[in-house]
Amino acid sequence: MSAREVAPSPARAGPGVRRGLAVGLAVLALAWSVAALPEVRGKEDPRPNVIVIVTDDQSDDSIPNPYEVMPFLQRRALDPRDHWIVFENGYVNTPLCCPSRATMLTGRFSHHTAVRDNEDAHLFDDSSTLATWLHDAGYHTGLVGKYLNLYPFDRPAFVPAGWDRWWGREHGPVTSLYYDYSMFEQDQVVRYGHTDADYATDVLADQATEFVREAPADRPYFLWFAPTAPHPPWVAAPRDEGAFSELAVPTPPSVGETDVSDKPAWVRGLAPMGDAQRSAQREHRRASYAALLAVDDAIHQIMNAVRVRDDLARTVVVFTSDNGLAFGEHRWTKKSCPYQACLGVPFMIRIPGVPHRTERAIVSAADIAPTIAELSGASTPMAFDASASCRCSRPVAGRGCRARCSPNGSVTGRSPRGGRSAPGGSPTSSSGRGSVSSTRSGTIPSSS
Ligand SMILES: [Ca+2]
Repeated sequence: MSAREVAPSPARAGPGVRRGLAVGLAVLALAWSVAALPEVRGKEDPRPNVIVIVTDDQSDDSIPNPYEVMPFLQRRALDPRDHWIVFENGYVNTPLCCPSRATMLTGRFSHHTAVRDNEDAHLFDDSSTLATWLHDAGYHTGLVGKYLNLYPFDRPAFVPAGWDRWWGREHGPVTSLYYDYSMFEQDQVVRYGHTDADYATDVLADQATEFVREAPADRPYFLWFAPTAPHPPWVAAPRDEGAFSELAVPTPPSVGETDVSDKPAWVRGLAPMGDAQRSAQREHRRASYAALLAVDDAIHQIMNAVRVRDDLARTVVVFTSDNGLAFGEHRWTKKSCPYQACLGVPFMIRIPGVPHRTERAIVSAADIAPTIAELSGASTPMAFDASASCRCSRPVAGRGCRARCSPNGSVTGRSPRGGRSAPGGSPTSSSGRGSVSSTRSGTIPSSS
């Protein structure tokens, strides 16, 4: 039975949850995780499965949100019995799709990945990424959804290095984000049309679930799940159309900012926003929320597949977006701005064995790759621009990294060309098994 079949309908507007619950350093998350994961028992592979969920253009007000825009994920992430670290100050290093995704896959800033713009993916070196590192470490790897902009970069369909299973969306016009799109599914091009069954987020959810369901049992898996929702034009699943049409979304003072005399010239040059434009932006935000409901369903479905495998107690989950999005803040109505609306993203990590908490310290997209490398024990033949347990004080590509260590001294140094070189140790992982009771509002681990 599929997760979707077992899942009752979500409460679309739940009790209030204080916005701005928390967050912290991936640094500390990592140190804790390694120490806290249960000891390995038997002959099971001790390393955790890793699922990374990257949404597209999701504003950071969407989760946590008083109205539970993503009810399943929010309830799981805020449940003290689960193991989510919710970061209050999660950011992307470059608030634009392609550079941000390249950074996530490598732990390197855009000036080191060579992907500085959405047209630069052909410059990306895909021979050394999270996929290759984990694949080489024995992980079963899979990507479902958006890889990098313009994929396959005017080449015949191809599967980049390191991915064992591949459902990569072919680049297309913005009108193809939710319907009428093509995917490269391993070596086949599959075209999807415009029926309800073609709705992209649902299709990707089924593929991601298939990956989890079919992953080999004798080794851990790594899933990169990247739906294109809630990217404009914010098309909700048919079942969710108008879901938030009555929601009184907040309009922060920065939206349609009247006095921009203290702002840079490019902001001062933007036309003032009237009431009609502010109203339109509120409507866009509602539409964005509605498009996230299917993403929430997808996450529920994937996590149910993890539960069915009895893998909850050994599965790390990262949730974030490739960039934020402005809905009129400082008169800006898209991404790629140097303000909170564009730079801030939802950012949370589930690590079995780690108590739920919120953190205020800053984390960024560049922290994801080194954190996962650390958790998986994979060798990483390149220097990061960030690190799970220490940061480079001299982040120069190819010249190594002089580590600045975290306060607790749980440090893994990295040599210029080497991977792990020091204590911190291989992550011990969980063999503890959680059982759950399933409800639409969340699967509840009884242990782990
Ligand atoms: Ca994006």
